[in-house]
Amino acid sequence: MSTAIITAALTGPIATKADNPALPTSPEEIADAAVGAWEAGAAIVHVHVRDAQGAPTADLDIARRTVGLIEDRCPVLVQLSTGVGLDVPFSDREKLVLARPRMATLNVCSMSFGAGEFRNPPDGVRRLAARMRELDIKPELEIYDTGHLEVALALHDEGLLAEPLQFSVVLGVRGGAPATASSLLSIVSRIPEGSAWQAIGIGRANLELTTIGLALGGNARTGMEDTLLMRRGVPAGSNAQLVARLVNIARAIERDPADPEQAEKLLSLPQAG
Ligand code: KMH
Ligand code: ZN
Repeated sequence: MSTAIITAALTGPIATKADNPALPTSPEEIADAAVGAWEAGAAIVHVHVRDAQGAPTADLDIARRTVGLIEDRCPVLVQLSTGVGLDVPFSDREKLVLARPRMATLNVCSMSFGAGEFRNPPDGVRRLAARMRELDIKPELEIYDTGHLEVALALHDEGLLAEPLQFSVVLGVRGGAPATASSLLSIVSRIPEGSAWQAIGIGRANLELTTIGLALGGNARTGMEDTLLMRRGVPAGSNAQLVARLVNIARAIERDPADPEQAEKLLSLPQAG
């Protein structure tokens, strides 16, 4: 049985409690959701933080408080999103690394993103990659479309990324590649050997795409950032419920969910600061 790392993306930047009342938004709710996801078998939680009005924010105090609350309560690994939210300027987003998470996302390209625009200017991306390397924060490279992989590999060629590289193949965003097996295969087949990768399916294809990713030998992410539903018409009651379903699938296909300590080794995370 090989090991698979399951990540729970707890909140995201777009959904609100009006879309699903179980969505965690305050630091305390996010920490509760992180503990639930870890108990259900997630080794990593991917975290966006929200302000008191529920809007995505790059506020460092809120981020530090949220990371601290999670770390006080369970050993799950915390990955902060530097994607933050579509309306938050890149110059604010990049400061989030000062919260010193073990891991953070690195979005390498600008793109249309649903009804909005996701701005990741090349100079800013390089600066953020260099800062993460300096602070020993492991970047997860977010690949939403086929050419994004080459942009990420160019950063590696420039010496801005340490091996092993870690990728998320994020499919199903309007503006990126569709959530299909062929999109996943065409990207994954070009990921350099020795890298870690996970499949993310946004929206309706969440379950199928993460299952295919696990079957191909990759890792997988689920959670209320990626889907608010268990199935059509059935809202997820919690992040833990989505994680438990994916953990069951992983076990059924002989992929043993990694605990945080195993995930730390598999991803060669730099030592905690
Ligand atoms: N929002 C997702 C589509 C990030 O937060 O930096 C991808 C993501 C990236 O989770
Ligand atoms: Zn995210």
